[in-house]
Amino acid sequence: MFIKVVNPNTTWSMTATIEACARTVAGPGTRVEAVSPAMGPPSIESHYDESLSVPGILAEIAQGERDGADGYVIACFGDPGLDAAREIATGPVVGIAEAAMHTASFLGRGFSVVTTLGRTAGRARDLADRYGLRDACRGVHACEIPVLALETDPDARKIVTEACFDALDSDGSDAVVLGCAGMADLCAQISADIGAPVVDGVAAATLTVQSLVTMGLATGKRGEFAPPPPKPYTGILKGFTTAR
Ligand code: 2AL
Repeated sequence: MFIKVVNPNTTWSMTATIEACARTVAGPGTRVEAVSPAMGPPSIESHYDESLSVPGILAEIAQGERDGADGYVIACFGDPGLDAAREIATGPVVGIAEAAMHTASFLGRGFSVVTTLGRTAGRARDLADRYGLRDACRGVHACEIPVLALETDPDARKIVTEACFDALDSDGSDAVVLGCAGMADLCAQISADIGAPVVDGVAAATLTVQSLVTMGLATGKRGEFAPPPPKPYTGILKGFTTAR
């Protein structure tokens, strides 16, 4: 089985961390490859970043189809481009926010999300709503660490750990969901430190895709998620023209 993990930002050092975390959980018969798109923002921490990450993500899904990928992970907590990716992929496509939130829902009655910048909290709340987990998502907490500082700030792990601890306490929740793919490598240590389950979406989404492919399941193609109607695209989007 071949799972393609798309890190929607163009920071390859973060892509390498994501790939390592996905490979750690994947089964022996599963090949995991993580990529960053050839175009897009270096980190995703605004609606603008998120919107402009989508063409690069879709180009990677299209390439994955040519390369025979069995399924895909979209490894950014805003789940950018998820619906469009489902239209053009044959196999299942899972976002890290949806996988992490659904996984956390198995671990107790309520979970808290700990994210990067406060401005990304609205998106996380919207996604909890969209996934039917409004009540289970007890709170979304920001540690005000920019995404790329997760790799460079020597205090990053301490700050995220404290935010997780405070979130559990203030929300009275049973588990924590990490709100950024760049936190994937912190998961096990934070869980040990706070003594509560901590869910990393990269691991959760990789294993969800692996399970779906193992069960022979993929996106339903009879309606909304059928391939998009063919039409010519213009300007810098010319390459996204959909074939008849
Ligand atoms: C993210 C993420 O997962 N990757 C990225 O670039 N930004 N999420 C976030 N909440 O900042």
